[in-house]
Amino acid sequence: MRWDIFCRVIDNFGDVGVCWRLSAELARRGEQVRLWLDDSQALAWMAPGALQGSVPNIEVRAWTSPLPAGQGDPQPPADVWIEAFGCEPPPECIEALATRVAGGARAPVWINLEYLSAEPYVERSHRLPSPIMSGPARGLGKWFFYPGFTEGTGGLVREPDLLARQAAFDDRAWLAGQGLPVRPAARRVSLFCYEPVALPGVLQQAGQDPAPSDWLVTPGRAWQAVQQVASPGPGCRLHALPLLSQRDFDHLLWACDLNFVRGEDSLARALWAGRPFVWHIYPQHDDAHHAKLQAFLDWLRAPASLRAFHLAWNGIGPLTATWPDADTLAQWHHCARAARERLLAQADLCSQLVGFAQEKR
Ligand code: TRH
Repeated sequence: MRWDIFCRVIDNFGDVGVCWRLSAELARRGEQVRLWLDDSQALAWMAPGALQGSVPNIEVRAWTSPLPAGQGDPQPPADVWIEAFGCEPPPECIEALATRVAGGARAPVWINLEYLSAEPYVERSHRLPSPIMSGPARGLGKWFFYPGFTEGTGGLVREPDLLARQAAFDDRAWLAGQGLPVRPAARRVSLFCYEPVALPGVLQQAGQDPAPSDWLVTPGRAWQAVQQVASPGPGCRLHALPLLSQRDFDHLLWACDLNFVRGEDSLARALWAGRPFVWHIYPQHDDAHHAKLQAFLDWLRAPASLRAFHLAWNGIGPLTATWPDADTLAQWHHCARAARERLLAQADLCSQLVGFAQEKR
């Protein structure tokens, strides 16, 4: 089938990250994808070659406002429209659709692919129809489609060869290839975060820990955040990472003993990595992220130490985050592996989207 995937970049990298990963997996399965991005600069480092059209079955389109004349009705029309995170497709595309439908053409299966959450409303809303009440497309329908962590949701993007690739991965060779430290005795930590209130305290504790740690810090907000911290102490070494491709970002997660991730897509990738992880949820002004975090920790069946660390890391409650010792980290590892096993038993997001689109056509 032919897919038009519309993505508006709000901030950070996740909008592009999720939409590119979905597009790439659909394309790998032989689906034809047009990915409309209003800001495609992140693709240059996230998916080298993508903008040069080097990925089969994917065409990246510049979503300018307004669209150049005639760009609103690309041929052949798509069988499926995906508006990511509830962004409205370009008005020119909606008007062209309305004209085609008025002329008797079949409308695409129009899907609103929502944000990832473990909250109960997700299973209640997943696959529900949503009639369009106004505008040129009035009378047509959209469908809510929610990614998620349970059978009652749309699942997560999972490439079929993901676990095999991880099993064959040589972390030392990859780290050396990236010019990163491979101190065998040191705990390797990846840091991808916003500005966690608990970060200074955690770095100080790691610095005092007799067991040394090598922190591989992603550029941007994470690197800025560690710069604000007085030198963390002898046990803790900080290493600046360059922006990695999505494929190498997975390798980073596979190479570390503890992964600090954030947002949405890196959380999913940390779950597939099956390594101890801590999630910095995207903060929302009305504290809506508190319930979202609690729901995730409930689904994760997080041990008390991991739950307490998450609350402190996310600035919820006065708890201080305690740098995990080896036994605690082993518990977090067990928790992550068990969660991955549960996810592996579920259908992946792409399979479910393709099946849904074929069902509703
Ligand atoms: O960047 P994020 O914080 O994006 C967030 C989320 O999408 C959130 O849902 C949204 O509401 C908010 O933006 C506006 O975190 P996320 O979701 O993990 O996206 C990061 C993407 O960048 C992910 O696909 C991994 C990728 N990445 C790389 O490919 N290489 C890198 O070096 C880094 C640091 C990230």
